[in-house]
Amino acid sequence: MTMNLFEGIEQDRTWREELCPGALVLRGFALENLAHILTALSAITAQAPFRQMLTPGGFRMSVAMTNCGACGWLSDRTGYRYAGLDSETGQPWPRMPEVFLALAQEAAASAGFQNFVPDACLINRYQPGARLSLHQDKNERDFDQPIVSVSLGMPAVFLFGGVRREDKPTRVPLTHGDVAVWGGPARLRYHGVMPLKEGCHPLLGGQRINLTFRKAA
Ligand code: MD6
Ligand code: FE
Repeated sequence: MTMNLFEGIEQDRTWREELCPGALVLRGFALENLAHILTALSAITAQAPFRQMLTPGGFRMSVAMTNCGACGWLSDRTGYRYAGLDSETGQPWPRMPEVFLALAQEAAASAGFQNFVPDACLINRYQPGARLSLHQDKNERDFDQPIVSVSLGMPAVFLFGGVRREDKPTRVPLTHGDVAVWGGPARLRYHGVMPLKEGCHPLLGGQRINLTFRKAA
């Protein structure tokens, strides 16, 4: 006779943590379809390689970035913006793969945001020492749409602040497979990423990859 140890215990796909009203971490949410996600990611970065963009102030960002989807996020001396063409290759950004879209939509719906249709996926690559300073995501047209953020590879400390830059951020560890969903009253909170530590992830090596899905246009 076999015994089901989990009988009567609710089987949820992930553990959920609320950071504040409107911001939620779904632990391990991206693990289910991970092989497909990594295959799609390799195809994207072959077509639109990671690059370290310039800030409007003329500094080289420590995080390397690329995009997929109809709109891609860019930074250069003229400012931050979304654009349909990759400024390095002159070509449209790679299409957003079905597995990316499905993951983003399922995570948003699970956090209570129905009908999320992202048209932009910013892909960030952190190598040891790379960091992202406190910022708000406000280049998008419609702040009623959430942001879905997928963490892969090495763990990092996410800084989750308030609506003013001076508000002291809390530290949120994000690890391989975690998905943060961010919208409603949390949509314009300041946030950033602490410098990545040295280490080695079994699938992705010494780097952290973050996918952030947005409705930009
Ligand atoms: C990162 N993420 O985790 C950078 N923005 O590498 C973000 O800047 C971000 O994770 C808005 C909402 C969620 C995020
Ligand atoms: Fe952000």
